[in-house]
Parts: sequence; structure tokens; C-alpha cells
Amino acid sequence: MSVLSVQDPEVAKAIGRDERRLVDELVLIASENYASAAVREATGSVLTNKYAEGYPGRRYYAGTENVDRVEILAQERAKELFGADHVNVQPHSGSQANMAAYFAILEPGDVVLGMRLDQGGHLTHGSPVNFSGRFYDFASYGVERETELIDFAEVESLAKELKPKIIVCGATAYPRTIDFERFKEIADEAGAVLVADIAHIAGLIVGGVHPSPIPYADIVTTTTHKTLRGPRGAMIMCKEEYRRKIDSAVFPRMQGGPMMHVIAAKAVAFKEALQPEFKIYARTIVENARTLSDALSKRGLRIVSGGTDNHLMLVDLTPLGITGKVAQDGLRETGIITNKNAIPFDQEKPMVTSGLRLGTPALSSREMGIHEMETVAGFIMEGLSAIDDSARLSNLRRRIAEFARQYPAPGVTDAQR
Ligand code: DSN
Repeated sequence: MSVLSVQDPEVAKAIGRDERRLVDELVLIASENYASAAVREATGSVLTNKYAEGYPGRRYYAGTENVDRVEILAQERAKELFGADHVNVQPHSGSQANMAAYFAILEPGDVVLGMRLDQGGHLTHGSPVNFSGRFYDFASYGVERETELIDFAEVESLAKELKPKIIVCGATAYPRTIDFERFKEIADEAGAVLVADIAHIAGLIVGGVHPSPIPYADIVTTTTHKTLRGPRGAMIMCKEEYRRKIDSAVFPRMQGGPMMHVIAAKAVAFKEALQPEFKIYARTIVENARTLSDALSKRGLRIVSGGTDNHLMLVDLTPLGITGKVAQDGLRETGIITNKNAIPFDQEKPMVTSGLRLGTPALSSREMGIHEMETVAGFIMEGLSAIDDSARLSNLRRRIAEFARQYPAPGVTDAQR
């Protein structure tokens, strides 16, 4: 019996149930994954106890020799993984990484250009309900109505007209390759700093299945827990000339003590991502996404932009006459975990939406391949067709759990108890 289950059975029970959920259910949320047992062990380590404001060798507290070592390992490994000049591994989250990137370059009220949230961007790319949209004067680009691909003509004309200080590229719900070189050309013409937010595709970049922004972007932000499969957290990479600005924007301008236990886990995850198997993993994610997208399309669903180049796809539910919310909630009953998502030019509200975002990073971590994706597509179709029939949904739930249990759940089924 674990210490936690004796000391705090209520929390232990909720965690235990989530472990069960991660074994019995099919996680298709594009931003979620299964961190390894080693990553989890580092996250749960004694390093959570240490205060270490500052950077290795320049801290404000004593006793930091071990966390210095860990942070240097994380920095060195991240630089090796991405080929970056400089990396800051301290941001607690992707939003904070983006905040620090803005703090490094912008003054309040400065003009910025980012991708609109309802067409694939992120809250921190200028949404009016987020600090980004409140502190800065954001303009937004989106996708072309016809192709549902990034509208570079719009990016270019907005950049020329507005002369933003930063152009942000990168997305949370865009299924196609991002052309960082094109963004850089536009940023250079406008005299803007290019910030690439690669939170979703970082693991694909490391695995060589998506082009890297490193040769083009001045600043690159990413989370570490999505396709990169590390602990929940983030980091910033930048060209040498932005090193000081980025480091001082993270600490002391934005954050205090770094989470050294999480930085240790980032180092562990980066070592995992440096192994040759990680390239196979990244390839599998993309092959699986393509297979799932084709399988759903063959069964009659409309996939936004006609398919996917990366780890995710957006399903347009309008032809089925159901909303994203109804689909998400109905599929949840079967153990298929997804999120409702706006599709380009969506007529529904953000809490309802007309789309469903599906991603393959988590299932690929469970060693599922293209054969399993056909099965998963069948489950999704069955769920959508029975969306308001609770008896059929619960029957499907049993079959899905039987199927899912056959596959390992890294960090769960192989963790020490
Ligand atoms: N919440 C993340 C996602 O699901 O894409 C982005 O921050």
C-alpha cells in the first residue's frame, strides 16, 4: 500500500482512478501523452523542495549544486535535440513561455500578428480574453476558406500594413505543415521578430517528420509534455542575440523559483527523445494520424483541409448534424477521449463548436499502429452513430476497454508502486 493511500485516501483514490482511465480508455486529445516512468519519477523527486532563483552558477540561494547539474543537463540536451543556440528550460507552461517571449521583445501596446484562436492559434497568440490580447495590440491571420490552409497572402498584407514587432506562427489545431521559411521571409520584410510556438509539433520536429523552425525563427517556444512526451512544462529556444533578453524575461521579470523537479524530468525526457527509437515514435504518430484521418474520411466524415500532415486532424461534424460538444460528451461515455474544437469559420460558440480534434501521440505511445487506427476509426464511427443511445454507448465502452487494455500505458502499467 502506498504512503499516499494511507495518508490521503481521497486523493490517492482519484489518482488511482485516473491510472485506470489511462489504461482502459483511448486518449485522442492531440496535446496529451504518456510520460515515461522515469520522467514521472524525476517529477516526483525531492528536487521539488529546492528554491533556485537565478541560473546555474548564478543563484540567489545556497545548496544548488545538484539542481545546477540537472538544469545544465536539460539545457545541453535540448540544444542537442533542436540545434538551438540558447535554451531556457525554466518556463512553467507554454503560456508562460510565450509571455516571456513577448516580455523579451515588446512594450505594452505594441503591435503583434498571430494566428486567430478559432482557426487554429492559441489563447496566447492574441485572444482578447488572454493577457496577450489585453496587453498588446494583436492582429490575426487565419486560413483560406477554400483550402483551409494558412492564408499567407493575408499574413503578408497584414505584416506590410501593420509592421508588427513580432509575428507569431505555430498552432494548436492546424493539421498541416507549417512553412517557417515563408513566415521568416514575411517577418524580415516587415522588420518583425519571428516567434515560432511549436508546442504541438516539437516531438515531430525532433523526430524529423516536420521541418524545424530553428534556422528561421528568432525565438522558439514549446511545451514539453505533448509530442515531446516529457513532464508538464515548457522551454524557450532562441538565437544567441536574444539570450540575455529571454533569460531576464523568464527570471526575474515573469517567474520566481523554477520547478527544479520538473526541470530534472525535462532533462530525462530530452535524453529519451535523443534515442533513435524516438524517431520511430514520431514517424508512427504521423503515419497513425494519416491512417486514422483516411479511415474516417472513407467512412464519410469530412476532415478539415482534407487530411493531415502531422499528429492531429479536425473532423467537421456539421454534415452529421451534431455539435462538437455532443460528440465529445457522447464519445466520452464510450472511453474515447477527445476535445470539441472550432473548425475554420465555425458558426457555433467556443463551448459548443462544430468540430472534434483528434490526435495520435498518446495512442502511438501505447504501441498502437496503423492496424489499430482502423479499429479506432470503427469505434469512433460507432460512437458517433449511437451518440444519444446510452445502451449502445455503454456496450461500446466495454469493447473499447477490452481493446485498450491489451496495450501498454507507459508510466502507468510499468511504474513502481
Ligand atoms: N491546451 C492545449 C491544447 O490542447 O492544445 C494548448 O495549450
